[in-house]
Amino acid sequence: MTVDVEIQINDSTNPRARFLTWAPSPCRIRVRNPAGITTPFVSLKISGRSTASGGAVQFRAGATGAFSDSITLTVSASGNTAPFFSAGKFGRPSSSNGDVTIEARSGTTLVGSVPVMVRIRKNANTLSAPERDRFLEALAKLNNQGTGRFSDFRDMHNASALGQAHGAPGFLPWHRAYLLDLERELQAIDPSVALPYWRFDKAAPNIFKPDFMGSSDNLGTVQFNPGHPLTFWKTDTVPGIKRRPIPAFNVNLAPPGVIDEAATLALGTQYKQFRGMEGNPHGRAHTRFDAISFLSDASTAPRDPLFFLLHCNVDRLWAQWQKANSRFDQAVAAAYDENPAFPVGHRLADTLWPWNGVTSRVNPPSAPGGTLAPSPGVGAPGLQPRVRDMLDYRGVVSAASRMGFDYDDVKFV
Ligand SMILES: [Cu+2]
Repeated sequence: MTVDVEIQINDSTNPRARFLTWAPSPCRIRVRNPAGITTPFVSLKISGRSTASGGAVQFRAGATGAFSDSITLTVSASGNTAPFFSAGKFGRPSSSNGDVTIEARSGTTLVGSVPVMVRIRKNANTLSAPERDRFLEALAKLNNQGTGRFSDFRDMHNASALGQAHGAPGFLPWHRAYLLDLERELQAIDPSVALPYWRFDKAAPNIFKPDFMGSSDNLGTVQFNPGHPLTFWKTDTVPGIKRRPIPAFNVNLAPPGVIDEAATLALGTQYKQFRGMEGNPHGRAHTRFDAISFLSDASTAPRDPLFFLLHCNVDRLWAQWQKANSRFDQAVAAAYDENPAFPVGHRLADTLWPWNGVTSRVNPPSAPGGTLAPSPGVGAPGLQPRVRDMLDYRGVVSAASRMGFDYDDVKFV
């Protein structure tokens, strides 16, 4: 009788958990039909099968050590699971769901397989048209012409909420949680979506076209192609998006006055220094749009979906800095700017509003959106994350801290 095996990605049988990043994902394999097997063990070779433009995966048997294209495991025929680890191969993200398959073979016989996706946040300017359109479709569904859950995300970043997230060290952790919550809501609509980022220190003409985030007319009204998913975008009961680049900002070139990635990473090796990036490049990127633009004022900025691409790049810069300086561990003083004098919500042990539901103290009078969206594949950062939970997003310090996102140009090791 032929062996039949089950492969569990992220230790789960849920198809919605079959997503990988550059960080190792715990996986399991087990024999499904132990009754028919006469030997106590079977030898199984695990490997990935990719398409030309699809993702690529790699494996290792234990929690540490080098990855390789295939591994061979000795698996009990009793039906007990055997562990292994899988990760995306850096430089080979997927472009669609299931474009890479993990296969198990006994000898040359294929005995089990699962489709997976190496789901990675990518540069919006070079996104493929299908990736771009899946993102736009999911975003439009979340907004649902102003009646959808997007309104919670808008309200998490309104005038009364800004003190929770700005002008103090919690700026980066808060926005990381905010983006992740939004991304998971988009993934509940279409699991193949990852947030794209706008590299605001480079020319990104494709983003400002009517088939993507839209082009601005002289009055600052954003125009889309006919049939574009964001045609019926509505926030605060008002249809449409106001966005007008300042006269000095030609969207075919890099915006002026925004420090580039190298200068941002050179702000300092201490978080206390690095968090100065809230002003430049972050604040500068916002003010490359004039006063009638939603983006130019923090209290209206999320009404323009470009906001999430801008902030995805802010988070990517933090990730680059964390990687360059080994700043994933909240116990390392230079990884954060901890001071009891900072306001509530900005100290490592504080829970983050609105996911903590707290509407007393210094918090706003409501907490829109409830707890942070869970992921089928990873447990972190939890339903009510603390500031400290947002640092180790790829499980460098503790594997259980993995949040299931990564950037196309931030290497794992
Ligand atoms: Cu903000």
